[in-house]
Amino acid sequence: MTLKNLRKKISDRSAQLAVIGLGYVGLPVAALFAEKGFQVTGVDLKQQRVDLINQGKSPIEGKEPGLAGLIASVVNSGKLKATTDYQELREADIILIDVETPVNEQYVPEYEALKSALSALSAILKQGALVIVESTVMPGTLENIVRPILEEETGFVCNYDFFLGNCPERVMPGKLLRNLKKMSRVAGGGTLETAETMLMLYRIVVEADVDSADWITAEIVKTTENTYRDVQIAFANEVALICEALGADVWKVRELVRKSPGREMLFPGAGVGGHCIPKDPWLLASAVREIDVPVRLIPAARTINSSMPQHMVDLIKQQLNALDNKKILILGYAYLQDSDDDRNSPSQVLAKLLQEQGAAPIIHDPFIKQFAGDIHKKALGCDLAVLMTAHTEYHHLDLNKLVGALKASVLIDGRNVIDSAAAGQVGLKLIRLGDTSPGED
Ligand code: SAJ
Repeated sequence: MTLKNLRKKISDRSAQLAVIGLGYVGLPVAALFAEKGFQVTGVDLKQQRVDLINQGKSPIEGKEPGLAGLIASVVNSGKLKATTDYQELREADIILIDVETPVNEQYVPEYEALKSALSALSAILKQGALVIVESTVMPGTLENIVRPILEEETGFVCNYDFFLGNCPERVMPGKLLRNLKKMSRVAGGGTLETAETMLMLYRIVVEADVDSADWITAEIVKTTENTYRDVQIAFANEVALICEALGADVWKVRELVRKSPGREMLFPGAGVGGHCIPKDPWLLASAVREIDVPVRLIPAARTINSSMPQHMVDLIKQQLNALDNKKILILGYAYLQDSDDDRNSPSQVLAKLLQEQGAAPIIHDPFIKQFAGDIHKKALGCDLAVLMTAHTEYHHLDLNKLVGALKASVLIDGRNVIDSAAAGQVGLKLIRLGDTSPGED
């Protein structure tokens, strides 16, 4: 089949779609294309997940507006089917790959999941099919890993017997469907015609811009947009440390800096967590690890952001001197406000650092079942409290009750949530990250 034929099958929705990896990216993608009338077969390793989907249920945790209903309707209409068997993808004209692409302790990309998906796909790939990698990958992955595996294991020639592209996902937990529809995408094709064909496909589900490019550009765009954010946050964190040393208030500094056009300074904070921001800078930096490109800013930013939980420990030690046998109340375990997602959470790092120094972390988080409950009960007997996640609930803390529960009336605020006047009124000593200013008289 030629790309011209494929474009016809896209426009009349007769193209058979397959999605490899039915996680928090692949499953919403599969459901959205099924809703648009495509016959979609999703494949996943986990039989339990496949069974749940085939019952029309969503295996995805957390609040995902619209997703459960969408899955139920496309499964019941027969448009979406899940399987563990790659043989069922034999007729697929378009295959989207949405498997995990983590980095290891040395920050090197681990591609086991991607490679095994590619090998399993190669065994059944139909001539003329279009393969699109949606996972976030290190720039150069399509050229140096994906294309060689597919060509060697199928005997096909890329851009002739099959077509290949990269269209990085831009989802966010809690907004999976909304982001897939509302956020722009880059369709990075192996050839211009492949990119145009991808663009036609994605414009069916994406209401925002879909731009065509080559695949290296698409790979660089996705890793760069998250690296950009990490570097910006690191800059804010470094200014916070400077302000602490100089007796200033970084939050006031930030507010005034932003009045200068084009100075969109981000927020300093107790650390940078999540699935994307801590990982993607390493994917970008790894792309030139073998070549002598002096990549210095990106690793430096990662070092600054990763050191913020340790800085929170330093602020605690300034209040308590020794840490052994102390009990520290940690407010917020999720990496992001009003989320239950604790992947790479700074609070995890803080808890470990405290334990290593003989202190006991007592964790509260209203969004995580095992840490939910009455804050004041948890605070009883704790030496002090540290606010790590800006959950809305913490904006309305009963500071008076907190003071009554804590041994030392001290709260260390890593997210600029607590109002200093309110703290002063109840005799709570507020230590705000980045702020050692004498404060307003
Ligand atoms: N953080 C700061 N200071 C800031 C912003 C964030 O310390 O000014 C911290 C947060 O507390 C969190 C971490 O950084 O621990 C990440 O926060 P985030 O707001 O970047 O949220 P994420 O991790 O969900 O990032 C995702 C990314 N989206 C995708 O990869 C598709 C990112 O590109 C988006 O900019 C971000 O969502 C968003 O808010 O849209």
